[in-house]
Amino acid sequence: GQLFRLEDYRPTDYLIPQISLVFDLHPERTIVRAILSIERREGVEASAPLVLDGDDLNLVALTVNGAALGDNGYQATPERLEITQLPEQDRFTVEIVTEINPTTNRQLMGLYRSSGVYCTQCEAEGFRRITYFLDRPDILSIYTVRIEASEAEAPVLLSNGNRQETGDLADGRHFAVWHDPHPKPSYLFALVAGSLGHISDSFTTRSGRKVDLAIYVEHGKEPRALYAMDALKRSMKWDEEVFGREYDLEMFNVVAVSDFNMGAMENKGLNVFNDKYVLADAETATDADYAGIEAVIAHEYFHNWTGNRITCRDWFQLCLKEGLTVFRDHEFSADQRSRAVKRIAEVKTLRAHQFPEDAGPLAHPVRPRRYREINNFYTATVYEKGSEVVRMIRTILGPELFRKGMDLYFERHDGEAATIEDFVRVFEDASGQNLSQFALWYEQAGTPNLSVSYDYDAAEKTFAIELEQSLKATPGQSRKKPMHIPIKFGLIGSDGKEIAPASATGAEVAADVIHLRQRKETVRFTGVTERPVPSLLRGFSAPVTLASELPRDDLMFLALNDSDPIGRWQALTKLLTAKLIAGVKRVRGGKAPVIDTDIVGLVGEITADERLDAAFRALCLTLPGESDIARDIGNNIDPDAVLASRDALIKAIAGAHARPFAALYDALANNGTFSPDAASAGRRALRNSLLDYLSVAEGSPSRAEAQYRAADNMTDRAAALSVLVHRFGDSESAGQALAAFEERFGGDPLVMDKWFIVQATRPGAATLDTVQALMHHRLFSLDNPNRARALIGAFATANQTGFNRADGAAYRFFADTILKIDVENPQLAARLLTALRSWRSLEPVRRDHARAALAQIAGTEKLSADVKDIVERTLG
Ligand code: DPP
Ligand code: ZN
Repeated sequence: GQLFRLEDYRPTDYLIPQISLVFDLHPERTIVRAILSIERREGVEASAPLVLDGDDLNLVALTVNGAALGDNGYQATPERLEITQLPEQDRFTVEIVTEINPTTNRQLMGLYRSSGVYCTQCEAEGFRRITYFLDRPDILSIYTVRIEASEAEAPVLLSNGNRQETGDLADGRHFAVWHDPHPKPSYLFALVAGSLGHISDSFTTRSGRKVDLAIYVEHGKEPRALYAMDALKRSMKWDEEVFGREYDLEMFNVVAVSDFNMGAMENKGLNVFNDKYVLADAETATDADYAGIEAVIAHEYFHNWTGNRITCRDWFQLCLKEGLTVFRDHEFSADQRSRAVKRIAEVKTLRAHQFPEDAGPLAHPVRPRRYREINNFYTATVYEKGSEVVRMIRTILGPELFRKGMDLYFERHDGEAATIEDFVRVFEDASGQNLSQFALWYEQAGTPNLSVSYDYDAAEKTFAIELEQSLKATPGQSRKKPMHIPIKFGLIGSDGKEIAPASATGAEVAADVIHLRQRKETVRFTGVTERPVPSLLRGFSAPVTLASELPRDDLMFLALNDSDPIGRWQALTKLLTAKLIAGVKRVRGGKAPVIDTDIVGLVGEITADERLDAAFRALCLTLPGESDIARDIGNNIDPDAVLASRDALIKAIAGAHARPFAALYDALANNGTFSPDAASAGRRALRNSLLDYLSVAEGSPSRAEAQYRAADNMTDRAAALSVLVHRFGDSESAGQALAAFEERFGGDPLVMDKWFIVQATRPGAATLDTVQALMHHRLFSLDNPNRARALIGAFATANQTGFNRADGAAYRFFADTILKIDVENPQLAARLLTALRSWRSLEPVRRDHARAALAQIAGTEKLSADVKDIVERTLG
């Protein structure tokens, strides 16, 4: 693929202020008539050609100002339409007719059919698969869309904006006309047509305008959309209260489809969702599913302002809308649930997905400066690290100036296609601060490491913290500059209370934040009357790794006493990780891990502490995962040793606390009807972690089997199934539970994804056979992204021992499967392939097998641009 570079950005010669589209829908032959009103930019010669993007298009007719062009007036290929014979006037009309086939479109980009429903996906470059256009986000147009279809096939006809007109046509066909008054880029265009059920509701904005809300789903699934509707109304209200943002159309529609590459898409006024992020009830959805729905509904809704009203100038600026909108949905969920628990979940996700990306061959800045395939940049770095960067701006400025900056952003850039520079400038203007060093967070890839040492001088009553930042080379960036790292901190006295020092010198300290700006700086606090225990990076105030020389006793103290729950969790995680890594070394040396009774006791103590949120206790009770441990070891990984070390610690904790855990398990038993609220979900999370420990302690599947049978909700049922399959996979109980699950949910592919996942993630080399067998299951299809992610994606990303089999067989299977998927859906294939991004950190035998599998992919002819880009960068 072609290399795109940020510095090559140039505005177009022509603008398209208005577009009128007429769709004559037909499953195999859809005719699209596009009437573009074109404006030549000032200063551009009339001889400048109009060059429009296409992708796999078939041009049927073309006129300019109503007249056909001579053969040398234009040049059309499936990928490009260049019109050279243009009028002298600066405004003219181009009419383009194309024919497309929605049924054979298995890329799920452009207009396609999913279970008989026509739908579109245009971000990033799907609109050019519908008609020729200036398909880039800085071209903003007002859309009028007329849809014509068979009324029997497609009684529901939806597009962006407000519905203006509907009516009947001859031959059982009907039509609807939609108009969106807000100029928007083509990636936000959407159309949905089909036979769908819906639920409706309304929301009255704070200025008193009534908005009609509807969620469209497969017939019969309407009740499962009620939670999404509730989340939508809460999102609308929250954005008014917290960001002052009101909705701006008469209607807001959401449609759930079952074939979707992404989680969801924020098309103006017509969000299209992967049904996974809409459908929920107690019987079919876990607490994690509910939380995911709430977050994604909010995320797409919040895009209406951060993404749609203010969009991106070009795709290098993707984090301008994504990082910011993730930050907004994180804050929303934090306000709806437990803030601390939500924050820890975010930190876990960042560490699990973004840190490895930043440490491997696919590392890129939050705002990349190069890409070959933009679809490959919808990454954890752009989204999650992008959100952390916005959070740091708020930490540095404080909440009031942050809000002032956001208000200025909306005021200054509404209706524009903006850049990261524009975004940073509003905060500089609102605060008077210079953020140029801070802006390096957008430019430099990699996770900075902070190494910290401490010195207490009892005679002088001073406490010094010496901080040093470092950042490793990443692809294309060998030398890095020091960053501005905001470090929230506290100094804790032996009584557990915060110590307020008299003064601080050295690095700037403002309230509870140390601002590290140099490569190496020391902060010296005076008037510190006892040796304090420092808590650094409270709230996870910067996306960095922390190498601190804090003694074990201090970490134990923080794990029990830090007033910041994130600080407590971080201290505990550090202790556990150190133990687990020591255990891995022992296992590799042929010895058993040494059990640390203090740490085992600490976990028991936190679990039993009724003053703490159940969800927080559940997070503490869940040991760092195998991939977390592997990431923190960093190189020469043997996943089998990692699993053995982790299981040994689980066994020790389970054995030491079996009785109190059993009592707590019983006390947490669900009484009353299911509610998905955060407090109830927290109790279920704690009880289900206890189930795993207890099953290990008891060495029997009985407890999990009983829970499976008694479960009145999917969270408890899925948790029991997971214990049965992962801990007692060969038992009759596991087999029976799997069969019962299939019997009960076999009619619902979305729910069956959990059944595929639980089997694909069973630890051990034998799981490859299971995965290969499940590929032939009647509900499985590599064509459907949710299915492929459930079986292949889960196996490759969440089964360290199974996927990384020492003989390399799973890598070979994976490579073959990726190549099969690539033929139909390159975007999906490329995304799944990123599972191999950390191959270099494996021990040599596995590393060689992984390299061979990657080389096999790289050597295949006819790779998509998407997969080619990932495989080449991964092999680097
Ligand atoms: N639909 C995806 C998201 O909201 C891409 N914009 O993040
Ligand atoms: Zn988004």
